[in-house]
Amino acid sequence: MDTECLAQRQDISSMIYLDTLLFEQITSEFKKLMSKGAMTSSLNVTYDWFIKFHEYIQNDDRWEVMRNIVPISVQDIKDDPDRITEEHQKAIGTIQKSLNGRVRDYVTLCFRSFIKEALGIPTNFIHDPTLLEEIKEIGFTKLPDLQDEQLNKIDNFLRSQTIYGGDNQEDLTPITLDDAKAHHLGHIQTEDLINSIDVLYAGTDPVFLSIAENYMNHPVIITNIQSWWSFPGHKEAKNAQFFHLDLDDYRFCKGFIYLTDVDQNSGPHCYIPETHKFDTILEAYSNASDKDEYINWYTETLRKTDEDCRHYLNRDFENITGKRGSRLMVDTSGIHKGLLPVEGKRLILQFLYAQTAYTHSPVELIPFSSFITDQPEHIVKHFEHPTVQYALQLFVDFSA
Ligand SMILES: O=C(O)CCC(=O)C(=O)O
Ligand SMILES: [Fe+2]
Repeated sequence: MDTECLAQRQDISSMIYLDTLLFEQITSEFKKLMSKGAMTSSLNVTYDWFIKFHEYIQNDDRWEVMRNIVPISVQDIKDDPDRITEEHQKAIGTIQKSLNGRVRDYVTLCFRSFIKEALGIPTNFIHDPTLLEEIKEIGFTKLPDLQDEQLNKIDNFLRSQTIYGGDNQEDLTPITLDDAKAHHLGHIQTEDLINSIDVLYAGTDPVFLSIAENYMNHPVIITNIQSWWSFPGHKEAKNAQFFHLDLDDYRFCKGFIYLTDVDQNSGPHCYIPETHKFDTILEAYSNASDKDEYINWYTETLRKTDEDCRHYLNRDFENITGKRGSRLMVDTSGIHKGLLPVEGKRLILQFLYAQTAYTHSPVELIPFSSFITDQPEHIVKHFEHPTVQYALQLFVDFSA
């Protein structure tokens, strides 16, 4: 069978793939933060997490193969901390390229066992089985809307934040909302977002966490929090406004909240159903007349055209519209984009729920005491839960 043949052809150990751009961005931020001498940064959390993980796989023979997939030792990490990101990034790309579900399941099981057995973090939240089934089957699901009171608090906070123009997070030019329209996107910085307890609550809201942890089958770590405006008035799409897939971790999903009404014209998130499954990608491989060209398109073409997606995948695109307050959970390892708005701007808040602690841009941690004082008891209880603290460990110092 074609699929069998592809899995064999793509020998996992012989392929080296590194998302150089992402790797360089993350390591340069690590270095910036280190040179500032940040006392409590998420760097420490990342190192601790990986040192424990690598000790775990050394001491348990079930994970012998894992040692070859990520061939670094605890000593290597201590000598050269950047290798954490480098080696894991390489392994993620290699698994994605191999389209080998068995290898990915094995790796995922290894991380799951580590989190549950070695770290002892409990899963917590009851999920809606219909929604879980939907994201498993098609790659995304719409969740119940955020309630008005919470929505308004987040909205007010986001609208009071500095916006940085440019089309990616690195262009740090503060501008007004009006000026920002000259760009495709206007970002609010993660460092600013984490000052809001409402943002932190929204990311760990049981509605999101229940689906994320049951989709991944273990407690999740939030490795990125982002918010940005997308503006109309541009002729051409740019960057993530073209179809692409994310390689943010071995397994991950993203929670989105629309802060503006999003219709067909105001830049809805667009997803090609079932492309998060290797089986779908392998089926398209079987159907492709030029198999090398197809594999090259899937694995190497960063920005994919609508025409190519239609040609290779032969599936409808789904534009996910929704009013202000809509929430989605999406496995963006499937093929997706944010449509270029034609009319009307879109404000979005996004959380990345990951399996490991490695692909985040480090920030200085917010002391827990600085935002929890004077909060009502149910909020305090929420943030005291180990699953919530585990999810937020790259942003909040719960010991301070
Ligand atoms: O803007 C969107 O809807 C999608 C952005 C995107 O590609 C992502 O968050 O991974
Ligand atoms: Fe994306």
